[in-house]
Amino acid sequence: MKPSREQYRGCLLGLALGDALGAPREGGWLERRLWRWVGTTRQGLPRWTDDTQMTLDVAEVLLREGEIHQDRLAATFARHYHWSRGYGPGTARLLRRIRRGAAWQTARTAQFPQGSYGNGAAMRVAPLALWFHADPATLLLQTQLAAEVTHAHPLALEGAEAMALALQTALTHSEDGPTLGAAVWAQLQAYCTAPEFLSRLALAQTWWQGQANPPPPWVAQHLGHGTAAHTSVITAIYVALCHLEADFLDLLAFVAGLKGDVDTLGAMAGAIWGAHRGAAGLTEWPLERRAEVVAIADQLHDHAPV
Ligand code: 8NA
Ligand code: MG
Ligand code: MG
Ligand code: MG
Repeated sequence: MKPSREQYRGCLLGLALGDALGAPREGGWLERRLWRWVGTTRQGLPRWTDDTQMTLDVAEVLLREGEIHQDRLAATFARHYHWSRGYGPGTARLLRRIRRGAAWQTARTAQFPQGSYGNGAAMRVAPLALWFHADPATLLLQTQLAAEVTHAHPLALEGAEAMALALQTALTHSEDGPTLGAAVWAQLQAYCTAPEFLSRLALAQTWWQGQANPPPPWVAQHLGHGTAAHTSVITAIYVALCHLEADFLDLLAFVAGLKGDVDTLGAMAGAIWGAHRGAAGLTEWPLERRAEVVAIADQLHDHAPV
């Protein structure tokens, strides 16, 4: 079943709000002080970070090309890069190199020889799930293409694929939270291969099935709260699945309690929450360029194949 316009809006707004409202709570005192300085617009609205910016970049390429065109995606990422949006250090360096004329294929391994395993590829997959929701095989191929431009490490790709599958399931299964959660876990168990993902998946699923509801510090300690794909993607999916029937505020509070990479955990969990619940529970929150995010969600809805 085609997801509703409200689900498209909810997915992108949940992502942008999780990012913008999570960012002030991230990192140590130095990052928090810096964010107090760049974290709001002139109008006093919460400002989003790299997570939302790169998500909108992926959407821009999909709307223009109908699929991922890697050179155009690299150019779009580089054109919209700005230091004040808090990009991961490897990605920031890569995008500055691309701006100076380097090819993404070589520049992406300059920082980490095996490529980055950061969560920067997973945090931006939402437009792909919205666009290719009807075709999981194509979704996975396109997710790899979109991830590879900045992240060459297999763990970053697996994280992006896991996130894409979780979002696709949340968009297309209209069942209640428990049924949807079971479907997401089954799909991830069947798809993931890296021990870094499988061990966390097993633990998260056990907690979820037993309704163990461990507190945020326990979740952070055992599933992770870092900037690596394998220490954040399963955490975000678990938190989203535990909050499908709760208010968005409860999800945000839980994510803030995880500490660590709060904006990205909020972006990934918020996207899943919004994909399932729609935008209705997200109207009261202030956000930078909210109307633009809604308009992009609507265009993805109106032009997605099937
Ligand atoms: P990235 O490629 O710089 O990866 C993020 C981090 O992961 C790196 O800085 C390294 O610490 C680590 N890492 C990645 N690959 C390797 C490797 N092969 N070997 C050793 N360490 C590695 O950037 P990205 O685009 O993947 O990162 C996205 C994250 O950075 C998001 O959370 C985003 O919001 C941003 N960010 C996070 C923080 C934070 O949590 N404190 C601060 C600023 C920016
Ligand atoms: Mg960020
Ligand atoms: Mg950040
Ligand atoms: Mg982050």
